[in-house]
Amino acid sequence: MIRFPDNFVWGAATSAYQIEGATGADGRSPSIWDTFAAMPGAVAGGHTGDPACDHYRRYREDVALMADLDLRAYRFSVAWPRIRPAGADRTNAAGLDFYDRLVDALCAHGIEPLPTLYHWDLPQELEDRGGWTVRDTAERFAGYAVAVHDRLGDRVRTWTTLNEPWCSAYLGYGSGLHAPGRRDPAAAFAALHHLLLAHGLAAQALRAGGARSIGLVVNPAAVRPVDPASAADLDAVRLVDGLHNRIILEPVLGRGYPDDMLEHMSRYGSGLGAGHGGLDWLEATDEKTIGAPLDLLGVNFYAPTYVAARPGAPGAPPYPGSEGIDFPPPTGPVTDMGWGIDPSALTDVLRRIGADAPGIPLMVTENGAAFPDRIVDGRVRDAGRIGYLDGHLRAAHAALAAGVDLRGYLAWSLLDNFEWAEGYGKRFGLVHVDYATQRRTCKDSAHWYGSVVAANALPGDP
Ligand code: GCO
Repeated sequence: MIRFPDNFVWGAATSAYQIEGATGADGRSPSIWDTFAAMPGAVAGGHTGDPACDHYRRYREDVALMADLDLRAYRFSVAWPRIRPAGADRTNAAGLDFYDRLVDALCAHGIEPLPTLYHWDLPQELEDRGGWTVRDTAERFAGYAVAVHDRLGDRVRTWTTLNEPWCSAYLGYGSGLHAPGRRDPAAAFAALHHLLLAHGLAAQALRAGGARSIGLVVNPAAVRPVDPASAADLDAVRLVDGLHNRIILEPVLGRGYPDDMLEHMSRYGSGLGAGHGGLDWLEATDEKTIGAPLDLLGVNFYAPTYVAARPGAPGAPPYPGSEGIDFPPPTGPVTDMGWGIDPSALTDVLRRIGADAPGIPLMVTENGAAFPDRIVDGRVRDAGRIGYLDGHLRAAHAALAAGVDLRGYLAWSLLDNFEWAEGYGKRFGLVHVDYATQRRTCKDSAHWYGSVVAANALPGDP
């Protein structure tokens, strides 16, 4: 048996826009994802965040499912447009009421609520005024965070500010694959900065309000050279690792932006020169604010990233300046997303983050896989997902054995849900959702995962 530490936190994760539905209920204002999903061609199948899993109405049923699976924690996100509609300073009590009910239901079942305050659903009106490319959005985020903490802070111990600032900035403002759908490298870097600033400002404000534990959820990449013996490939690894990992981790861990990243960003800065390194959006105290003390780093991980230097290669849109770098597709087994399956990369990532962030506990806040699940005779026989989860839990355990202070593992996701630009066609859930009937069906992986949680151990030998 591969046993996990006592008090290891077992749970599952979701996000508001992906499962709640009810996008017009109780005063919620439109988010950038409501706007983006309505744009023809933006989301597969023209899918939107309605009805999703109708979780806004069915949350009690879903909490009962978590209890049936013996989950100890549930990571969800709070929808900014429900709490501060239009991003205004007014707090919408009806929006808070939903999360109040949800947290009470979780606590009644002994399930720890782990809210993320921003999982990509920015109020549209803030985007209309510049979105994450402007400082005001970061400042408003801190006020919104305090409003949520004021209502839920008596029952919520651990808060995470943002989910994956890399995605919000690079996919939202760089490649345009995600909302708000902009394709502007300078905007991507400005957005990344203001997201990190928002994290720092919110962390300060939450702590001042008495919050006990504050974290950030990142999606670090395990960047690997196609040819480890190639100096050019290793240079490509350093640049992509810088644009994906170091540009976030170093400032968040209090070490400021790396010089090579400042230089890289300044090529895309507005060139006004007012700020550090020719970046007019960088003010002298920002890096100190961003480096606010952290009580937890959430690690979302799915698959490794391979890179090779190839003159003439177009690079990858999310990485501004990656021309000349090839991002080859996986060569081994893949999930329904086309992502490679290689659990050793999770061990590598956890050990790297553990080394980068000594003294800061880690938690796997998302890990899971999409497979083309179908209900046959009332069951979903998702052996592929069980294999993926088993392999990555063994990888997480290997990181523990190597000394990483890993506190828990949250499977992505509790429910099949709206997979952003892929719509509802990609199923990541432990629980199958029939979107026409909203019927939930625990997949074989849900029962398997529940047995792992109950035993706090993995069954059988590797
Ligand atoms: C992410 C997001 C999730 C995704 C999941 C599968 O990591 O991209 O946090 O919302 O749905 O990771 O892509």
